[in-house]
Amino acid sequence: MSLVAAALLEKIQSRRARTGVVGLGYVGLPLAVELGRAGFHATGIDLDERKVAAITAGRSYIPDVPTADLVSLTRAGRLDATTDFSIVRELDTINICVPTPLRKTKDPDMSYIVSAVEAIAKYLHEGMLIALESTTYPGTTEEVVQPLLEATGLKAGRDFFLAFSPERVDPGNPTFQTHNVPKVVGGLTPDCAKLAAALYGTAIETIVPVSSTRVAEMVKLLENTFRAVNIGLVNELALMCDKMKIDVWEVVDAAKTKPFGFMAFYPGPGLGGHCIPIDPFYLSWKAKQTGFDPRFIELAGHINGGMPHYVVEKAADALNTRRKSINGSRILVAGVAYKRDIDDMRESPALDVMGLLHAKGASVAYADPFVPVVHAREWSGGHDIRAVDLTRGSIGQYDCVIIVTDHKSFDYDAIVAEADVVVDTRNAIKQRHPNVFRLGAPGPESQGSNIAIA
Ligand code: SAJ
Repeated sequence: MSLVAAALLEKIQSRRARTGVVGLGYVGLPLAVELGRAGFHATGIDLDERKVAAITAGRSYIPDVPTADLVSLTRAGRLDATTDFSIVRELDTINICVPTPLRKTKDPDMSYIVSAVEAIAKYLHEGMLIALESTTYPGTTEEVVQPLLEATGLKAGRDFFLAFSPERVDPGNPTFQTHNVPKVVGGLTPDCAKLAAALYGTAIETIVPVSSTRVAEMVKLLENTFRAVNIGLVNELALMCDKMKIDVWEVVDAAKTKPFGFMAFYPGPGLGGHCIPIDPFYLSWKAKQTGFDPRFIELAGHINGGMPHYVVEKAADALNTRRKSINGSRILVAGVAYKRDIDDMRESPALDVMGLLHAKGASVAYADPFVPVVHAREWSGGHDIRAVDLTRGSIGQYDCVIIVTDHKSFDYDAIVAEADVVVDTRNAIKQRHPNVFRLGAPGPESQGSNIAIA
């Protein structure tokens, strides 16, 4: 290990190293808190003054970070925050936890990484460790981050140290938080790898060293592409089962009794969130640059992206049994968050479903206890739309209720009792009812029972 590296290692091991985290969202703030808990003076850096003010005031805006923890760390002088990157002059390590969204063209939007690294480079000094955490394509650390930092004249691996370690934060997960999710770490050089492992090892229980930053970048993309492709597979199975009059939900539940070699995924109205619909396209974009055709990723994206259309078709078929059309019907979308019992709307398929219904002439309303308003920019209806209450006595006014997100708090008995037709995209209603049409399952009319259809 070089003298420069050894000096930083000693600072890390003695907790004298000044640690910094750029990007104080659901990844960065919990990491800064863990570094503070590990005994470091951790400094958060974010462009959002509201985040910085909240941390300074000891007020948490991330549900996974209790305000009490923030208060004790800020009071102990082990956690502070600023919008001023010049603090980097005083820092020994920086973890970069900024967003990596997709552009409309499904190309990677690297602007957050580039602006963060450029801001750091202005104050980069000898003996620093920089670790990128943002989910990105293999090669980013070496091809984007390293050149920007070496433009200062300092050399990675000699004057400063560079690593990649994918974030694995699962917001709201009651079992797995930052400190107890194994942390994959890849360094540009052996010294880089050792220093990054040493830093993370002070705050996280299990470190998983890999041989390079590219391997570490690819690990995260495999994890989330695995989910997107398997969700695509089960969505395609749902489309097949619909045609073959087989109940896909019963099929998956029976398949998951296999104690090995199988992992249950469930069909749904599409793929939401800021990870699963996006990360695989970072990989496919890079793969295409090398002349490789990433067919699985593209096909999964096609199938998952088509599910909102299938849901609207299902609604049209259900209304048709009542001699109604989507055009002119009053349709209530139950649940718009991208998954159950959260308030996150990013990439939510409910927005696609609502836009498609609106385009076909339906009068669209939605209910979601976690989402009070959907703004015009978020769906193609062109105007803000406020959530309605989904309460007993209020449901009969709708021609169709579509369960898009199966929040636990919904009164499903009331929906079944009062809605003329229900389209259930999440198998939220377990019993069979003459007015409930389920995604990927035989309709009420073909359930072989004497259920009368009005
Ligand atoms: N979905 C399905 N069928 C499934 C699972 C999910 O349609 O069987 C849909 C969800 O409704 C949602 C989307 O896919 O719209 C994504 O769901 P998700 O369960 O993957 O949840 P996320 O987006 O919160 O994914 C995060 C990821 N965590 C990180 O990237 C660090 C993912 O790796 C986790 O496995 C996942 O949480 C989790 O297990 O909760």
